[in-house]
Amino acid sequence: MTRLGLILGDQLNKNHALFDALDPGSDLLLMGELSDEASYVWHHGQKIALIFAAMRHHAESLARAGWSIRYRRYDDETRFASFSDMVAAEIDKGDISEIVLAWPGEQRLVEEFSGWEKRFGLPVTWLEDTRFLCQPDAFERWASGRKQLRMEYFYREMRKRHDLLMDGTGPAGGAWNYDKANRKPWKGEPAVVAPMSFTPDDTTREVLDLVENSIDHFGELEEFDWPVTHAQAERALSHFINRVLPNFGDYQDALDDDEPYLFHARLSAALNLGLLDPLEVCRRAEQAWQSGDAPLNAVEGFIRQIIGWREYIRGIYWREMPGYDERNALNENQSLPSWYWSGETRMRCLEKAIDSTRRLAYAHHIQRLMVTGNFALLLGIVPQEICEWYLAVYADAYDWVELPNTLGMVMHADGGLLASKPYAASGKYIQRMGNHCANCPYQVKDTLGDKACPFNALYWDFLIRHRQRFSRNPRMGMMYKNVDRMSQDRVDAIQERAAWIKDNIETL
Ligand code: FAD
Ligand code: DLZ
Repeated sequence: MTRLGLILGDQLNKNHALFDALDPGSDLLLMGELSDEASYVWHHGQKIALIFAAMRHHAESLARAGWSIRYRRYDDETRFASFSDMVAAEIDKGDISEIVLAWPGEQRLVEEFSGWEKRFGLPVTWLEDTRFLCQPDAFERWASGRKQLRMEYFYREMRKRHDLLMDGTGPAGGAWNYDKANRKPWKGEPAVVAPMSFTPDDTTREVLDLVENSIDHFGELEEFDWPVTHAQAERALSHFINRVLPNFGDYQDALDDDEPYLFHARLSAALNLGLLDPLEVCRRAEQAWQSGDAPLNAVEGFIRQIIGWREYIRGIYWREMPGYDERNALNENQSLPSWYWSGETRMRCLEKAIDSTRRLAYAHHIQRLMVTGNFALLLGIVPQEICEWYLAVYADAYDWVELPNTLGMVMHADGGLLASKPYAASGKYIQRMGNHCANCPYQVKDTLGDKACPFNALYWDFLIRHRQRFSRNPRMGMMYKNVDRMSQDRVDAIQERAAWIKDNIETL
């Protein structure tokens, strides 16, 4: 009898738990390009191509390593729609005694796979997802009994647990967090070093043709240059550590009209596919600090994103699902403007963020949080609509990571579970962090009038609309002091302008 090991398209890690649980001599691995997975949202074409190309390369290397593997292609004569159909076809052939898989990255798949024991009359063994350092039960032990689940305290535990940037029992350099040093705008110096670019090989070109010709997708394929193998991802990591990391901290919050990556790593897609191991990535960054090649504020900031934010976000997802995706604590009801998809808006910061998104399947964190995210928050978009957008448009997007970032961090739709205050900001913030406003037809100094930056009226309108909920939040006291100083006439004019913006949103 043969055990069937299912490898999902984003579980390409070398340390997948299946490799210890199964026997290459007698068991069978199964992977497949599935039409349901390629269409459950209107994915960016680069995301689909990246996943298919990386899956094909991975399957080849597993076969070379001696595993029996069945690989179902999207362009096979019999294309499978779902994991269930593909597994059913294997079981119909007979001889399968058990299904073995690792915990998937999305609740909808937990629901699908949970029906298999009954449907197929076979045992289903669930293994840990070893792409992560903190499993859901460990996160639960950390979280249970706490009044607030603040990332910072989780992160400190992770630093200690994995002995990263530690000096005995305390933090290296004397502080756990150097974020205050990491808020400089970038003024053209030091020169930006682009992420490593990979020319598509034959496998990737074949997949790009398939996506272009046969799969309905968002975005453009022309500039596809993602790493698609473990070896390429490791080269991209080395390039980042050696050439980019030293400036990662200083300019982490910067925005720029012409530089889509600034000093960000562009490693999330490879990490989320399992092409890179998160602990190895952090150890490489730590070594750069130890050898004097990168400063502590950069290395600490980078490691915090990975063992802090990334693991914390996943912990929140599995703790709060199912149900988290339905929340709308602020009762917002605006529809997503169609230009989130087309990029056709004159607001320069949004135009640039969406342009990167369409061309590169990438926007950096501050674009996602403070430009497209902030605008969605201020406008009051229905959380589920903006979540669907973020899940579709980025090469690194999966429900476990997109949902808490969007619904929780950006939209505050979980009522403050994830962030103690909403990241609401006016145009002034965007002006301070970069040069978009200098190139924008709207006037960032103005709140009222046809030419005024729409972020401004929407910002004050957001605070006024949600006064009841936020005015007693100690972290928002200053904001409400400014609201309280306004005359009633000014409040009325702001609300009128905000209402006009909402009514005419498609024309901005
Ligand atoms: P860098 O800025 O160089 O950061 C280094 C690494 O830290 C990233 O590669 C990533 O693995 C990790 N990281 C940083 N911040 C976060 C975070 N908040 N959550 C999880 N990991 C983090 N990230 C995704 O991987 N997939 C998503 O679908 C996704 N959706 C997001 C949606 C919104 C609204 C926001 C505000 C953030 C989202 N993020 C998401 C987090 C973050 O923006 C991206 O991880 C980052 O922009 C990827 O680019 P980078 O590799 O250059 O990251
Ligand atoms: C996102 C995605 C896409 C587009 N296509 C496939 C696929 O054809 N086959 C596959 O195994 N996985 C795919 N994925 C990733 C899955 O949707 C992924 O396992 C879940 O999103 C869980 O994170």
